[in-house]
Amino acid sequence: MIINNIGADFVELKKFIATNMAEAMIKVKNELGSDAIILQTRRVKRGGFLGIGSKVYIEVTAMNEDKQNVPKPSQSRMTIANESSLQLKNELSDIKLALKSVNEKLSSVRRSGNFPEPFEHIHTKLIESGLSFSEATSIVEKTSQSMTPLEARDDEKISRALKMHFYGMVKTQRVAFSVPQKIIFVGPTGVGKTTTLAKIAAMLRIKEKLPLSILTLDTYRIAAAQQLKTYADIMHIPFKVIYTPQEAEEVSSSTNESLILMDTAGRSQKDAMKIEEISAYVRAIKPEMVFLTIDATKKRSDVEDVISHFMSIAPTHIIITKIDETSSLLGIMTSLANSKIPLSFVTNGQNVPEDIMYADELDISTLIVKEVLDK
Ligand SMILES: Nc1nc2c(ncn2[C@@H]2O[C@H](COP(=O)(O)OP(=O)(O)OP(=O)(O)O)[C@@H](O)[C@H]2O)c(=O)[nH]1
Ligand SMILES: [Mg+2]
Repeated sequence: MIINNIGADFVELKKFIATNMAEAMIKVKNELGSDAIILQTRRVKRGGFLGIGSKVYIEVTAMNEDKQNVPKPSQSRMTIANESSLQLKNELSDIKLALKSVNEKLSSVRRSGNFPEPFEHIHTKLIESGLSFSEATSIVEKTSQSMTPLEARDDEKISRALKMHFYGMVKTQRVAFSVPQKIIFVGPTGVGKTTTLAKIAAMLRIKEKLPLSILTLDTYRIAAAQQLKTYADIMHIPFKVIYTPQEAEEVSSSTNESLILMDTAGRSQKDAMKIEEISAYVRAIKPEMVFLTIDATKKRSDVEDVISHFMSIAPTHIIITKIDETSSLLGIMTSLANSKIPLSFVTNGQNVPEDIMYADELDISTLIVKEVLDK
């Protein structure tokens, strides 16, 4: 059987398929004569469906030397070499494509926990939200095992089961503000420390009517002190810029009649020296509370880095800012849960004083479940 006739410019190549070599040679001889040149023999599979039930044949590629217009031997060899390298290239690119698809399939198997739907989808979403494979697997296992097959078909029941799981994952604590008290805000640069301090000051001044004073230890930028002084002036709260830990100690211990809120300059968690400077202030002041402020838009790994580096300052509470700027809270909340530091406030906008809320476990679990179940 002649299956292909490669119409090269210079030479006519023919392919013969047979069940064995002897049969192939007879075919070549009958077609091209006994002077035919064998260029290639190989085993090929034919028939079947998707590779199942196919048979192995011998394929022989040959050419007739007597053919008219046969090129000079050197030219002929070059053409054949070109043909072979083209074929090789094609085969290589086929292999590459096949490898790529195997890799894709493997990585999807790695991401897959092989759970029945809808749990497989939930498992994938948990991983996309920043959980590790084993964290996601453990949540899906617990949730799916707590439900009957009938319940598992009910979206509402799944949502409730997940909410139960996430409820209480992060410990929240409503801060007990009182007078006298010293509270210091620490955290990386630009996370919203000053804005959040102003929001809390407004809440304590206007709603709780507590006597306050504000100190800033951020002397690095004139604008930073000015930003806070403006808020303090509007709310008629005494305000002072502090330059040394010693001064901080003197000023903060000189009054028993107010709740002192202290702002600090943002410190990159990567800058141990600068964190140590804040630490020196904290040792001098001995505040009752240290609020570590963290930006919700950061990656989970960055949040974990921040928490571990600021641990030397012994934060008593965490404040999560900018939740209005992210649609993914699960990763950051998991880091918080692991840190065991209670979450006290969540902020959701730039407006002072309104964009702040007490952290609430039910609200957090509702937001997380929405994130996980959103298609
Ligand atoms: N979207 C949004 N923006 C916020 C929130 N809180 C603060 N910001 C904005 O974040 C920016 C930085 O806020 P700051 O309060 O100056 O941050 P900081 O941590 O004091 O910054 P440094 O003192 O420079 O370290 C400002 O533009 C704020 O308006 C929030 O909850 N949501
Ligand atoms: Mg600031």
